[in-house]
Amino acid sequence: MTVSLSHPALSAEDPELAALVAAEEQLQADTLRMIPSENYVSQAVLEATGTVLTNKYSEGYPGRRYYEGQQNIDRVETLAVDRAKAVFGAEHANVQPYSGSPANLAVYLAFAEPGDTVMGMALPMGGHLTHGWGVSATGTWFRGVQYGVRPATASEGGGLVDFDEVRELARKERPKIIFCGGTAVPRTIDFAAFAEIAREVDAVLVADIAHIAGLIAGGAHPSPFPHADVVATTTHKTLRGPRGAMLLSRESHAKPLDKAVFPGLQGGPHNHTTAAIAVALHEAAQPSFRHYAHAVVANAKALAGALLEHGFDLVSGGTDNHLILMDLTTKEVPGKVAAKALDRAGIVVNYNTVPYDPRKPFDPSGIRIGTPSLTSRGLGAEHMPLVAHWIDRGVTAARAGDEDALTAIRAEVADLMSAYPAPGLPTA
Ligand code: DSN
Repeated sequence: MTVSLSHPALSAEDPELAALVAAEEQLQADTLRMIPSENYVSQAVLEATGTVLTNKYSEGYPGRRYYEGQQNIDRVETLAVDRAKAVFGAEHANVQPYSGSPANLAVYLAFAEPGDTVMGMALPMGGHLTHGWGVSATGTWFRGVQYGVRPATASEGGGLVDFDEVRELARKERPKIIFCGGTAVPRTIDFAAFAEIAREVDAVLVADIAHIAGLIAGGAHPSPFPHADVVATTTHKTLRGPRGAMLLSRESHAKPLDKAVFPGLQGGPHNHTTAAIAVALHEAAQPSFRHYAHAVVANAKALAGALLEHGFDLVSGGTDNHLILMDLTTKEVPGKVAAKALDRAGIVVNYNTVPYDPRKPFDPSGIRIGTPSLTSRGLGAEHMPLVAHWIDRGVTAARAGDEDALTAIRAEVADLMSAYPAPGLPTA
């Protein structure tokens, strides 16, 4: 059994679990992790997550708790809040939401009543479940109306939000809340255009920046402020923090949001996560993080260019951020078959619907890839032609059922990645 020497107490107490952690460390070290919502956190963030702060209950907010013994916890949370406000230029920050979906649910609790109309991008168009999509509580307890992207080819503006459609829908449906952002949006979000529409229909504009928070922090994507009323984000994607979330807002929206998070939806905050968020925000404020954020985008653009040269069809024709959505229809390989084959080749992606997908969500036409993790390991634009070449070979092998080719790619990937140690992972 392989047991990580980095976790001696865990290995002694629970070798079975320790072996699983060691196996995951090996997997994360050897593979090209290209799921755009994943990353590698720093050793400092990992250490903060594993502290005794996990032992403490702190229902309430700094200075207003329902438990005693908050001398240190109050300072930890205040530090995280102050850093979040500084990094994102927000008037108010709540760092307690357990993750992105609870954070978004808090927005509904703060600004809408059950049955009210809310508007967001449709899930198959790149939106998120919690933006009013039917199978989510947000689409059953609220009346979700959904906008999409243009259906035309990329050269005719296909794959981009049609603001005439958004405006028309908003005027007709009068939503209480409008969400912009999503999970498979490869292009810059025009926060100002959404804000103009939201003002016109008197809706609260929520920018869900979960995917691009790190790019915004690093100046590689425009800020949602001053356009959005509320900004919701997870902390573990491009921001490179622990699994958690934040709600940022104007001061005028602060009280209902805080009340919705606690006591509306949650109990005690996860203080070890709050501490790790504070560390991640400290890291995000450094000049090196600006470099990282711009490198993520440069890598994604270089990768998109190389994939186009291999004849791949990219939704919207490319990318402005960290994410590329590939429609594999013309390659005659379903997204799920390609994703599973690439996984065997050591390239970890996820299968994904593409706009107007004729296939089902559990067996869609596309795959979604991104550059945050490989940029965290130090890969640069010069590596992207090789990455595109591996993806091309992997997709071809998936179509042909060529397992030997996938095994060969896996060895080549592991060989390259061995020269780029992963943050937070033990070195051999
Ligand atoms: N699951 C996240 C993602 O992968 O984009 C969104 O919630």
